[in-house]
Amino acid sequence: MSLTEAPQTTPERQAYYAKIDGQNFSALWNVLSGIITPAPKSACQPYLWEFGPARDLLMEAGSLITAKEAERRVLILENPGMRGQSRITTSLYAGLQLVLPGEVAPAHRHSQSALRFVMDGGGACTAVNGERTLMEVGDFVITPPNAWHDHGNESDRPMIWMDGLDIPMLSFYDASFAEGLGEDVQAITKPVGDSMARYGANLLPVDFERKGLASPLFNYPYARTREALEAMRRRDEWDPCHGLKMHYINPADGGSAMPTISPFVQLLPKGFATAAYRSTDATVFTVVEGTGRTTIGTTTYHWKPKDIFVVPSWHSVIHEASEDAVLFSYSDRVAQQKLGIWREARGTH
Ligand code: GTQ
Repeated sequence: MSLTEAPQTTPERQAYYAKIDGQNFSALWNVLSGIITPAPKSACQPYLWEFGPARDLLMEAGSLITAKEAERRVLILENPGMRGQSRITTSLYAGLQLVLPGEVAPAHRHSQSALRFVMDGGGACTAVNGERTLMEVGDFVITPPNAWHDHGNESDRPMIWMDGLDIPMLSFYDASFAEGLGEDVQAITKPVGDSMARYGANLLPVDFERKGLASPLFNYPYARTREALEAMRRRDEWDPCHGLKMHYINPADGGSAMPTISPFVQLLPKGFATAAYRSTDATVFTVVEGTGRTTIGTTTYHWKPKDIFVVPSWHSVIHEASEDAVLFSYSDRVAQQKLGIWREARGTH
C-alpha cells in the first residue's frame, strides 16, 4: 500500500469508477494519499491583521448599522485560505466586535462557546448567567455554551473586543443550537464580582457542584494576569519555545477554562527569541503589549499592540520580542488532547 501516490488509471478502471460513482461509491485507492497525509496539510494560511485599519473599518460599520439591528456588530477575521467560511483556523472562529456608547447587543444563547479578549475602550459590560462584569483592556472573558449573554456599553468610549468561538467545530459535529431571549438584557440576579469572589480566590463553596464543563469564573482580569507574569519572571527560567507561557484554567478542575478552546498568555522579555516550535493546534495570537516579530514557516510578520495573527497547524513558529511583550492566544489544543490527537515538536525538523 502506498500512501503517497494513486495507482495508474486504465479504460477498464475508468469505466468501473463511473459505474460505482452512480451508486454513491468511490475507490479509496484514488484518494487515500489525499485523506491520510503523512503530516497535517491545511487550507489554513498564516496571516496578520493590523489593528489600526481593522478599527477604522469597524467604526465605519458603526455608522452603517447599530449593534441591536446587527444583533452582534462584528467583523469576521476570514482566513485567506478559507474565504467565505467564517473561520480563522479550520476549527475556530475569530471576530472583532464593536459596541458604541449607549448600545446594547441583545440577549441570546447558543451551544457555541465564546471568549472575549478586550482590545480597545473600557468599562463596557457583558452579562452571563445573571451576572454582569465590567471589561477592561486585556481582560479575558468567557461565555460558556448555552449561557444567556448580552453586551452593553454605558461608558463614553467605543468598545472593541476580539471574539473567539468554536463555531466551525460545532458545525463539523452538526451540534448548533441557538435562541434569542426576546429582551435586550437578561435579568440580573447576582452582584458584580460574585463569581470572582466564589471561584477566583483559591476557594470553592464547600458543596460546590459543577454545572457544565466551562469555568465558573467568567472574567480573568488582565491586572491580575500581568501581575502574576511579572512576579514569575524574576525566576529567570524561560522556556526556549514559549518564554513564560501560562494557560487560563478552570479552578474547579485545573483543566482548560473552556471545554473546546485553550486560552493562553505568554511573556517574552525584550530581546528574547524563541526556538522553533510546531503543534497540531492552529493558534490565534493577539498582542497585548510590546513589539516584535513572528516567523511562521518562511514568512516574517512584524507586530505591535492589538495586532492579530494566525499560525496554522504544524507550521514552524519563532517569536522575537523587540520590547517586553505579552501575547494572548487561543487554540483547540484542549479538544485535541481530549481526543488523543494533539502533537507538538520542539526545535527544527
Ligand atoms: O457576542 O454573542 O463574534 O453570538 C459571533 C457570534 C459574537 C456574541 C460573535 C456571537 C457573538
